[in-house]
Amino acid sequence: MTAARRLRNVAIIAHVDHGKTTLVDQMLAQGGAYRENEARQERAMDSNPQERERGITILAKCTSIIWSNDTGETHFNIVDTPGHADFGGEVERVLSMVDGCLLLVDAAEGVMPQTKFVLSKALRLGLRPIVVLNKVDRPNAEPDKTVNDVFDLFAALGASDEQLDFPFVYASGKEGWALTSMGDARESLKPLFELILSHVPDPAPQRFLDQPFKMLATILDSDAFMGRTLTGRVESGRISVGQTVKALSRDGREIERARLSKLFAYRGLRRVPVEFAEAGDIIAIAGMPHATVADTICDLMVEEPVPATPIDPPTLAVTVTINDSPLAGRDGDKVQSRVIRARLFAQAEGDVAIKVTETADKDAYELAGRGELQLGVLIESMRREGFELSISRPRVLYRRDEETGAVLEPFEEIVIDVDDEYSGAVIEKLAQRKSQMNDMRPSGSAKTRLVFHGPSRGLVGYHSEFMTDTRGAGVMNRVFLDYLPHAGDIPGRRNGALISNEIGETTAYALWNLEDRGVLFVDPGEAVYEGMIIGENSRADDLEVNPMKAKKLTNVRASGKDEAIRLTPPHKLTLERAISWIEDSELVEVTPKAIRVRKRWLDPNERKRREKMSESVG
Ligand SMILES: Nc1nc2c(ncn2[C@@H]2O[C@H](COP(=O)(O)OP(=O)(O)OP(=O)(O)O)[C@@H](O)[C@H]2O)c(=O)[nH]1
Ligand SMILES: [Mg+2]
Repeated sequence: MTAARRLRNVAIIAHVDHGKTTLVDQMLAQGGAYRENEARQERAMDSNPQERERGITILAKCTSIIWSNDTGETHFNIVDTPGHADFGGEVERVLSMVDGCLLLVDAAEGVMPQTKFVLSKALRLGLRPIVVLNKVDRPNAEPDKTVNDVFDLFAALGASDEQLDFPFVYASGKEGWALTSMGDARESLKPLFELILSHVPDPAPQRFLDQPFKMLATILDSDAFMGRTLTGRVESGRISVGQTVKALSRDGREIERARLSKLFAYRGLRRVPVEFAEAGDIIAIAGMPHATVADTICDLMVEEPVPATPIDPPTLAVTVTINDSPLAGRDGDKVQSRVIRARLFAQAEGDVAIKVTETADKDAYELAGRGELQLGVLIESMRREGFELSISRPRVLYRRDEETGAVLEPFEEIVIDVDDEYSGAVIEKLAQRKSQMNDMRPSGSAKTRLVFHGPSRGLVGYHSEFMTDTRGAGVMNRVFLDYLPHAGDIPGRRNGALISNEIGETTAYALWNLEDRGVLFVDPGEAVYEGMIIGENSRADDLEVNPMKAKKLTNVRASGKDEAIRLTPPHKLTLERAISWIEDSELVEVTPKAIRVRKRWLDPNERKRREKMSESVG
């Protein structure tokens, strides 16, 4: 990092799946991040296992490239962000460490709810986004219409005249080219790199270099080599290896001091040690065990922390408790309350969009976040680490209007694309869930786009119903809108549960007899217990059943297996499906090997007594 360096820090923001990570692949390749013959992976930045399995970005990540044109080399730090609304907290935070951003819009899909959310955050921070009309290689792309819609969105979000005058390129991130006008040759991303160079300001004017060292920690992660690292942009001054720094909390309290034995910068997909860094650089620091996201790492003489933007508060929470089912402790080795507590608090520390609180019950913690997917990803990670947990039904977090005292609840904007013939079913279901339709228009090829505003409470558990109602072809996008007055009662699940009345192993014969009672969740030969839910009743009430009854002896085949029986394959619940399926009186049991649903009170007498009690209270 010489005095003559040219540096640009940009984040890539967009609605989910609009092509951010794919564009980064091409920027890396064209920025010389790969050695000759080096293996390349698709969506290389989506490096953690759940990101690869789910095909979405969950954590914001930093990378950098060096790109040369005839005026010299430029160092670009690029931050890839997640597009799914549940991870919007990551985007908000990351935008504070860059000086510009690329707003990607899929030119075929157009402006979507999360486009609006991320753009509003960028505009509020005073950034001047570059618009990338992406995926213009798609045959149904409508780049010109999309530019107009993006312009309207900027205007609707109150962009300044300067921001409204946004530059844009047409691009295919996948094919690795960008164009300033549609007729240009489709060669490389050069037009995009040039645009970033000319439009995004240099992060470090001289005045920042002359001040003491300060950096706002923005991303916390850890890996096997370096342990726990904090990534952020150096706000001012310089830092060298060997220097002693301190960490200040947001309110200016000193957290710890450490001598920095190593400093890292990003180079392609790697982090490489550097001797020093200065204002504008994005660096990673290891060796500070307590400092975390939103803290300031700084010179010992600094007293004022870098202001950190507050993040939108969580809207949804589940209660996490120890697993106390009769099968507890069989699969996992992390089962005690204190281990669960430590893991949850560690998560909340590095992820500002997650909040963990203790409850009156010493073994129960409230885990709050932005949505079912965000909470599901954390619980899934814990399960893979060997945890066993019980999870309650998600509930929305209410607030009170400070002036009127009225109860407010989170509302969302819901954008749905469905085949025309299913729009009726969707409108009806969402109306029951107290959502109001604001727009309905044809969106090409016999599809309709529907826009609703409705309470988050009504959407818990709706997604799987939506998929069934639209024969798997519907697309639903949701984003937080605002806290609005309580929308009134919403009816819960319409079907009761089929509950096992005994502990043991299920038999094919018993399950076969239960098939016309409803939809089963379990296979033959599965361990079940009294109070465990083995299926959904086709009627509204709960029903206790015996899933392990054996065939009369006279009929039993020699092997003892009932191979003559043909069972309908069970409807196995995924973690997210289970969490949104259960009612208040039920729990999801999560272990490294199993997802089970159960009644909170396993004993039928206890259950009845508790239900009576809650009826008389409620
Ligand atoms: N036709 C076409 N498809 C693209 C292009 N860019 C990305 N895709 C496809 O779009 C899908 C999503 O791409 P990603 O790069 O994962 O999108 P993303 O914006 O990073 O998604 P999230 O991080 O989950 O928000 C993948 O199937 C890509 O292959 C493009 O330029 N053209
Ligand atoms: Mg991505």
